[in-house]
Amino acid sequence: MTGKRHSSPLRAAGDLIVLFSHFAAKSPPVAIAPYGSGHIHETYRVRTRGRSDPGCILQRINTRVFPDVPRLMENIVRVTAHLRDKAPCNRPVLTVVPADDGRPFHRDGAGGFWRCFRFIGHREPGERFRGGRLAAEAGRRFGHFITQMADLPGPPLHETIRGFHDVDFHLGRFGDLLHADPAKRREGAATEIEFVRARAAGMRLIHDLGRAGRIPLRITHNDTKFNNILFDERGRGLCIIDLDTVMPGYVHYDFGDAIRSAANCACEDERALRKVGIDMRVFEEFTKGYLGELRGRLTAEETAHLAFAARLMTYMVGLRFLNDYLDGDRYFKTGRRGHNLQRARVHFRLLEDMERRSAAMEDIVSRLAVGTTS
Ligand code: ADP
Ligand code: GN1
Ligand code: MG
Repeated sequence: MTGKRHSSPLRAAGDLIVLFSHFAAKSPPVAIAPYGSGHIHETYRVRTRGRSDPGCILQRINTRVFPDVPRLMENIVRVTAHLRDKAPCNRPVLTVVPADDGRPFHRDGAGGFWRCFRFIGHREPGERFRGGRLAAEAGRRFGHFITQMADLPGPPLHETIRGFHDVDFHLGRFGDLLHADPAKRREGAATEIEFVRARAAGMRLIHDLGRAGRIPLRITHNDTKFNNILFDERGRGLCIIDLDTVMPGYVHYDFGDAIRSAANCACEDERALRKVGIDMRVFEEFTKGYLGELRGRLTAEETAHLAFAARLMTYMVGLRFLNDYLDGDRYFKTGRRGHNLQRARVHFRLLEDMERRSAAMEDIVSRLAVGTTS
């Protein structure tokens, strides 16, 4: 393997306390510990003194993934201010805690970028949206996000990751990695490589429709994974987080990514592949929530390709995991050897199941879309 594998380093509590002291938080910290299961940043929960203070999230930003932190944070400040204007008072909005110099990030002595958010109390996310009720609520909340962002004032948001959902970009990278084989892993992934090749041609549909002006470019979240929405104990969707990739996109990216993440019967890195498959109840409930919330906003052409979007995003996320495996695990955090390859296998197994059930998925979308398009 070449290069450094991406996993969270161990940091001394004292160093974290010093870092946290650079943010204008309300109360002093009493404990700081790694938090959550995000694949990108180094995330800590900071508990503070004072019963009414929920504390903070302290994050070391992954600059390999987000090289331009000032622009990234400019987007987040704009998006959170806009969401705050729109949110009902009983729903929290992600809130940036500024650094003591007023900037939305702090730079440490080694050049690392840190940021801080107010902690939002929530129930444990689990591995996916178990049961239909959470799925329907998630669909409504992610649908509502599209509505909320539709009138963001000002210039377009920065593109924080180039080619993020451009399947051609990831296929190009796949070709380069196969050619260079930097981690000498190509041979061990022959089956998965073949799987990707066999399906590449059909995957450009959304991109092509966008280019042809047949579907509108909107402001989308682009990372609608199950743990990027926080729920309260009663199962009410409280807040959508992880706003790093909010930028222009197609609704298909949000819808498809939510389905591949939440409607899988197994975890994203499940070792027993026989457990992997699409949970049609979760698919149906999420779709119901999403289309119901976006009633009158989506075009017929957009809804016509939602079931395909689930297959596209399952393919693309699997491809990105496979690329990272071939590259020596430099993008996604990994916890064990072969982790990214296993994640790719899970996605490809899920895609096969979606292919088998594609007619049923199309039927569900068509039935639920009646009377909802603009
Ligand atoms: P990553 O890009 O690495 O997924 P996230 O911004 O999604 O980073 O944060 C990682 C995890 O930290 C989330 O999945 C969630 O569990 C938790 N988290 C992030 N922000 C907050 C917040 N403001 N309040 C509570 N938990 C949060
Ligand atoms: C990452 O950041 P996180 O863990 O919420 C990734 C998504 C992938 C997902 C796969 C910025 O999401 O695109 O779909 O892992 N985020 C980024 O689980 O690459
Ligand atoms: Mg996340």
